[in-house]
Amino acid sequence: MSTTAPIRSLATEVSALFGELGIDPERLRGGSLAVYSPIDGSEIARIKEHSAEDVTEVIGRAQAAFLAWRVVPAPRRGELIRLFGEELRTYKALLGRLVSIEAGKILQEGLGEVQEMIDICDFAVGLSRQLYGLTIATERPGHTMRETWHPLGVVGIISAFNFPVAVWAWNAALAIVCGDSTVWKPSEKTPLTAIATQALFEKACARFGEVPDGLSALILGNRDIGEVLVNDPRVPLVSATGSTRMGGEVGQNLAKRFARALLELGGNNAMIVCPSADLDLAVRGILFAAVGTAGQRCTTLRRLLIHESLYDTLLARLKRAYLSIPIGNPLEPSTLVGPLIDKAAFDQMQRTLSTAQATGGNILGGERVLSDIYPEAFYVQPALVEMTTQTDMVRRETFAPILYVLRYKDFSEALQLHNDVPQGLSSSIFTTDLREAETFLSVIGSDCGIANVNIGPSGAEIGGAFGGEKETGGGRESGSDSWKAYMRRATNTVNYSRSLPLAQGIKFEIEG
Ligand code: UN1
Repeated sequence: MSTTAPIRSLATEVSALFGELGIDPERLRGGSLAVYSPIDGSEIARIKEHSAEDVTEVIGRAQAAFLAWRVVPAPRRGELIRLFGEELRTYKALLGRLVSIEAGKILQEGLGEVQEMIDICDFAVGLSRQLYGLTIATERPGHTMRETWHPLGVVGIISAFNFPVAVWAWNAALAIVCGDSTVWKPSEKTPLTAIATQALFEKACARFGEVPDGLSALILGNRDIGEVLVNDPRVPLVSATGSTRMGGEVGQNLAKRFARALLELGGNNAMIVCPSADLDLAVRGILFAAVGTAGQRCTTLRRLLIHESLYDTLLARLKRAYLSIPIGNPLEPSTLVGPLIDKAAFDQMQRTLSTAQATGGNILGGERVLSDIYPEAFYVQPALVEMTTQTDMVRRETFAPILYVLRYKDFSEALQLHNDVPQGLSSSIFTTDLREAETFLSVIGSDCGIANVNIGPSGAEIGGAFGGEKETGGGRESGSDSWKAYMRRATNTVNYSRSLPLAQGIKFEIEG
């Protein structure tokens, strides 16, 4: 375990990082929203919050920005995102470090998060020349039919603490090349990385010139300002990442006013390990997916379904790995598991483990560690919990490093267990048997939005559509054709003939 305490205060470091970005360090002081680093629990800022009136005004400016931006040609809009990607490349180390300080993920993952932003910018730049519609065969002579894609309007983005900046970038990079404006409500736990990202975006805007004021705006505060965003009729789409409870409320409120929801909510991601699996790969895949980001990814591996023939062997290897995993300050290069975000997350994890204990679970790990060095922070030993059945607790998502381990006898039982949870985000199978692999990916296999073979369920690249089914919310962000969510589609029929035939062969003419 790494044990070194931070040498200088994290607040001082954050102030210095803000200075390097050219942000007035006064932004870190004098407000009512206290920000803590999960590394040591220290307060690193106290920032000013926006009021409901501020949000209404910001949306007004975003609406005006949209009206100007929508007529800028899409490839030119892509140029702004290209410049933003350059800023991200220049400041990758800085922003990655700030992600670590504010969200507690290890530096490698902080940098990976910024890389994910760069990747989606590159994707969006290419996309800015590929917002394709179809031409469609019509049943009428002398007619053409096609679909066109138009910018949608102000896009609201609500993001979570665990990917404080990348998930915003998935949405914003696409929305902006699609001709929309954006209003971003980051998690109240991670406003500093949002302020830093906004500053980088503004640098790109300054280089671009002629960006309408308020094209990409940031609103800071608690859930009440998020509600203002969700309920404003000028916002036709809200993309929200977070808990199923939050998504349920957001989705219902949007439905009431017929606005679109793009929801990326809970996951309860499983891996099936089959008799033919390459166990060396599986162990590595399991570790990254289950304990990486301290179990705080939507895509974290939460359920491991092991064939009985290798149950004991694999579990023994996992137990050894779990006990030697380096836990500690995420800024230290040797650390693989950083802290939980806060005490509430720790308490939730402990409550779940008590339930596991009471319902027949056999638990390894899960206890708090390093409290002598970091009394105000919450580091835990990741937990492996053997269960004999898939109880209600297993079927719930606990946003912490708890991996439930279940044994299965035959493949159909594994598939049944796999899908028997309310969530449907990500999934994986380790097998070298083609039949099992393809069945898992087939219509009778995994019911998730992401299904992988011989890699874990987390750590997706941006090129594919990201999101899932059931309580995960059904939204798709990032790659593939996810851009379509940020545009409105119009079907156009043009008659270039000298008559007016009606579709379906209908006759509708005045006699004589
Ligand atoms: C999330 O946890 O909200 O696939 C996003 C992954 C990352 C994104 C996770 N690329 O794990």
